[in-house]
Amino acid sequence: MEGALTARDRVGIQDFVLLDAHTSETAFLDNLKKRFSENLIYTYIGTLLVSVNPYKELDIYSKKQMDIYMGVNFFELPPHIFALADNAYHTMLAEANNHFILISGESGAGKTEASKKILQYYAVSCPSTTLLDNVRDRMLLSNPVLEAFGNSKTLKNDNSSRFGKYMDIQFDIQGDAVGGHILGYLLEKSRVVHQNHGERNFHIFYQLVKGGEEDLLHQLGLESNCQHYSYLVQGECANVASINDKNDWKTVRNALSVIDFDERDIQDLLGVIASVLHLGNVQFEPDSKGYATLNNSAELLWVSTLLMCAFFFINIQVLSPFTVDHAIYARDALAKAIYGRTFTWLVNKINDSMENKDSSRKTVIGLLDIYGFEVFYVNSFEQFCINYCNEKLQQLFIQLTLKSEQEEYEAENIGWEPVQFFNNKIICDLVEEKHRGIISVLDEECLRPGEATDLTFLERLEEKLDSHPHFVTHKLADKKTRKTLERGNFRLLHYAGEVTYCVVGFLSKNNDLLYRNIKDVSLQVSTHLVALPNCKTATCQLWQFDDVLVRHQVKYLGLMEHLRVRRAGFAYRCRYDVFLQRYKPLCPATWPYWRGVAAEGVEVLVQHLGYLPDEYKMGRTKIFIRHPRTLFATEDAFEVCKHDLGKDRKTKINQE
Ligand code: AD9
Ligand code: MG
Repeated sequence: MEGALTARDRVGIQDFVLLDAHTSETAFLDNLKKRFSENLIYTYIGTLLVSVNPYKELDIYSKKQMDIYMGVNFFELPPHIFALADNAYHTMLAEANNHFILISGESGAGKTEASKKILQYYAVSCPSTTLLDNVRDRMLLSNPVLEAFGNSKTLKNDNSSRFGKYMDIQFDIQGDAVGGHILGYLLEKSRVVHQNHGERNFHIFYQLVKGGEEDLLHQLGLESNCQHYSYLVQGECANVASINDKNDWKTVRNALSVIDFDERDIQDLLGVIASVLHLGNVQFEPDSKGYATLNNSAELLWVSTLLMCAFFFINIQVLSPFTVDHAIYARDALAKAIYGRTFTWLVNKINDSMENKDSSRKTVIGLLDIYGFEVFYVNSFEQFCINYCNEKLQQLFIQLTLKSEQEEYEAENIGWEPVQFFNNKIICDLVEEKHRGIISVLDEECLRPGEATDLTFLERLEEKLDSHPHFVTHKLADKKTRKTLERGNFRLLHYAGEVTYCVVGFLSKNNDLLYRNIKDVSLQVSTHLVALPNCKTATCQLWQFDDVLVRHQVKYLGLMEHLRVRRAGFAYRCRYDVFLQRYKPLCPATWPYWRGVAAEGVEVLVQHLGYLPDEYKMGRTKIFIRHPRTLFATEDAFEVCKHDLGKDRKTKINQE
């Protein structure tokens, strides 16, 4: 007869580090799946949080839940995004230094939702003063505004981020959230003028057209019908079941007022959005010589009126006649530039409203939420940039976890069996290396206007990268692979899988300098969250665990390697002098002073505390502690001791 299922059998293990020593990938997935079926979407690998997208509302984000997690040791409660947020917050306060939370995962994995939960946690749970309440409101309300202007429906996600967002949440010395600052990266402006089938333009256009009040639309010269605008109908999906544009319009309109946008700002902003829609409807016809002529000047009139009312000053001069194709190209370039600048202006304006002008010292928690890795049927320059960005993020993740962790053990002479992992540096180099990397070659081709084309760019790549193991083209491929590659495409073997890019448009898009800022993304990161999408397309909303998809991500994100390093490694390390200074009251031999070498003092101290030999290792300059529970016990003892010392002091003062 079978015994009753244990809790472990039913809900799995909440920290992979505690799974059996030689966990296979199948056992790893099995654990995720068990937990998922019990609505437990979060699991730890040490301090890394793995989250599986539930695609349904779970009742785990209430204020009550936030209170439960506030100030509690990381491993004491079931894994949760709030535990991660709280841990970063309290460590930041205790150590008085900056912390960063890095969120990675494929498109649709739940990164943006996770970053919103973290922000909510800080805004709702941290101590508050009435004065600062409006800063919190502005931080929270910056989200719907930025999502309206920077997110859109793609084939992967109905609310896909089309820009990278790095947000600093600033805290004063008491731990009050006192300000914020946002850096936006690489907005996908090409979406303004072109959307693939099944995708939409940025949400704000649909919100305005569908939700805008009659007077407002009249003032902007707009019809309340998306079908009227050529920039809104290319993907043939202006209406999306999961999106209520009318309601979202109200939310955004209200949020704009709260974030310090006065009526004039809002009018200007909407004027620019409307001007882009009018611009998209400007059509050209060839004259008898084949040059472009306007077939209807009414739309252009609206463009100039709206832009002149707003903060743009444009000077349209026709210096030389255009062909129809050139005219369309110029029109689209203008639309993209207008939208791009407006987005930058919007971010600046939001930053002004969240700025903390007080010059006292602040620490920050940084939150990075970028667009996830993408593979479509046709992949272009935009996917190339997005996927490169994800390569860099993965590289950072490797540096901070797998690589630096192991290097530190070696440097500290801690006996260590190295864990092998796939280092994607080779792919980052392939993209960014000077003179030979794809971006360098592309930049060089862009310096040969008139001579270079997308195809000469491809030829140059083939010359420079002919034997690179992660780069393939039709010409370079073996017989079998060649069948799967068209001329005019190149394939990169990314860390997350193969992606075939079509070179058409690479040169003209690269000429847009806004794409360049991707090279500058570099961060220090301390906390990591890995989000796993859980179904193949966004409109698939079933509560189902997709084994194949999840397995693929567990593999490419290197979670098994991460687990191996974590399991064999040490959860906590601290310099001898710092450790001794903090915990010396716990041992009569080290209190109030230890006169010898700090390392020896620490050894005496931990012996006194009863640490078992397997629980810690003495490195060259630091003590390494294997399990968090050992440290928590020490920390609890320290709290009691601090309390007793405080009482002693008071008694002494009273006696005196
Ligand atoms: V992209 O790279 O920007 O395309 P994200 O940001 O990783 O992508 P997002 O956070 O937008 O994905 O999540 C996609 C959808 O999954 C959301 O719109 C929700 O419908 C769903 N989701 C994500 N996380 C949760 C969650 N914790 N609970 C419920 C969720 N639903
Ligand atoms: Mg997102």
